[in-house]
Amino acid sequence: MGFFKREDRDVVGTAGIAFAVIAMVFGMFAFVVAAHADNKKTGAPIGAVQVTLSEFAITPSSIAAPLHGTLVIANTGSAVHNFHVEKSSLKTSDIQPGSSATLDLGSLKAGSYSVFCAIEGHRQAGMQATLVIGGAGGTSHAPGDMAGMDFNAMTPKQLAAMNDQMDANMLKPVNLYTAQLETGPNTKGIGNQLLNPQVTSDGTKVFHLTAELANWEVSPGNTVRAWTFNGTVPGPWIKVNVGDHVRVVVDNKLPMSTGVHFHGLEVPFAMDGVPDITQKPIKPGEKFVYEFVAKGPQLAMYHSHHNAQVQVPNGMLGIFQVGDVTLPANTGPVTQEVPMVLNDAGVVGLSLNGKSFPATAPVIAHPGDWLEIQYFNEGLQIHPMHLHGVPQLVIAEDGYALPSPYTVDTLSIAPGQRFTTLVHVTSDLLGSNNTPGIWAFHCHILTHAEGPNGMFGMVTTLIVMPK
Ligand SMILES: [Cu+2]
Repeated sequence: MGFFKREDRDVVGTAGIAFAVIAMVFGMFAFVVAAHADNKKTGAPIGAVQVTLSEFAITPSSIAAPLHGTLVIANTGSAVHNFHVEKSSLKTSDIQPGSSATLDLGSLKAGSYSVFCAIEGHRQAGMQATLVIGGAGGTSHAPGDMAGMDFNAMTPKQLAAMNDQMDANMLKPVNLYTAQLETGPNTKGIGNQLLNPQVTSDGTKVFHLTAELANWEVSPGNTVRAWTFNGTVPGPWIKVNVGDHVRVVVDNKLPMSTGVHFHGLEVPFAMDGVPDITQKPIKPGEKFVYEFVAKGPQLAMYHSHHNAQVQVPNGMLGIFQVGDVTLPANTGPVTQEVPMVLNDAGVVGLSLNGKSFPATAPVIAHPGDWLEIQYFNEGLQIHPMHLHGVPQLVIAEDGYALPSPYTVDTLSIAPGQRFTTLVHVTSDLLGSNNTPGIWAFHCHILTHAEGPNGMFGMVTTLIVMPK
């Protein structure tokens, strides 16, 4: 079974993956020693370490605190947050905006801990960090660096324990990701499923979209209350032919008004889907019918255009494809379309196709394949997408074929933009002795891809399998 299906072929994943070989590749890092930190006091002064909570971050992202220290946790955001230490009973109660709380770390041994805000969806949106206890430093420092840690004040045993703990934390998501090759997706729900239209007697293709709240598992165990079309993130993939007469019936079952904009499609004014500009908002319980002739070829998207900075990142987004982009000479035929719907905010957060690593689907290919990678940025930030190992030929921008395709290894995609690239998979991408080649594929804003607990967010891989 594929991770998601598109028409009659698997886009990603087939049965019979040589998992053992892949496991061997990743397993090189599997030597994990149980870490028991040296719990003796270092004799360093006990300091209060400042931590701030905001939407949606815990700062610093790597908190260094001395043994038996105290955290002073300030909520500088505009929503209620709290602070939990995973695998311990240590936590604050809810902290109101503008308030702060203190947390006595006396019960924690030296080592590395995951900390997070336990308000639903906040951890997934970015409110998690690492708390490292053991050094004498204990001063806060810039996010991401560990400059505040006084490594000299730690015993070699403490340093090794902390490092082993971090390595063990980083291995966990990789193991969860690769296990998908054997056992299938590690989260519930798959977005981008092709939506079959009802075809009327005059040939009109009718699509039904229901705007509704739904539980959505972004990464294993992290289920958020998403704002969806038909219950998935991204919503269903709508594909029609150039010239088709299209009707999209939107049924609003949200507790908030909405409107659906067909981003990148040339439609009549009244069908542009911008509440208060081209139509009245679709109120809860109401329907609205969009109708137009599909011009193209075009690789477009549909998304909410009402309170959109909330509704779109929370999941109200999908692909609207009209025909196929014309391929340059001497390329193709395309053997696999690889959608990459980028998101970075709301309850869904940093994600590819509605999933955050390790729940992202691997792209599985074989020598000889031509992959058509289709990027759609539905987020609020630019994302430089980098595929290791092989260049990408950029053939279309915003659905329009480029007169002079060009080659990149990292492609920046701004909010609202779409790009289409081709990747020619060759046997050079295999590992040695005809083993699979596994190539990282990720956003190169590194805080969108890696953290002190390992890879997360906008990360997947291209796995090239021997024939
Ligand atoms: Cu990014």
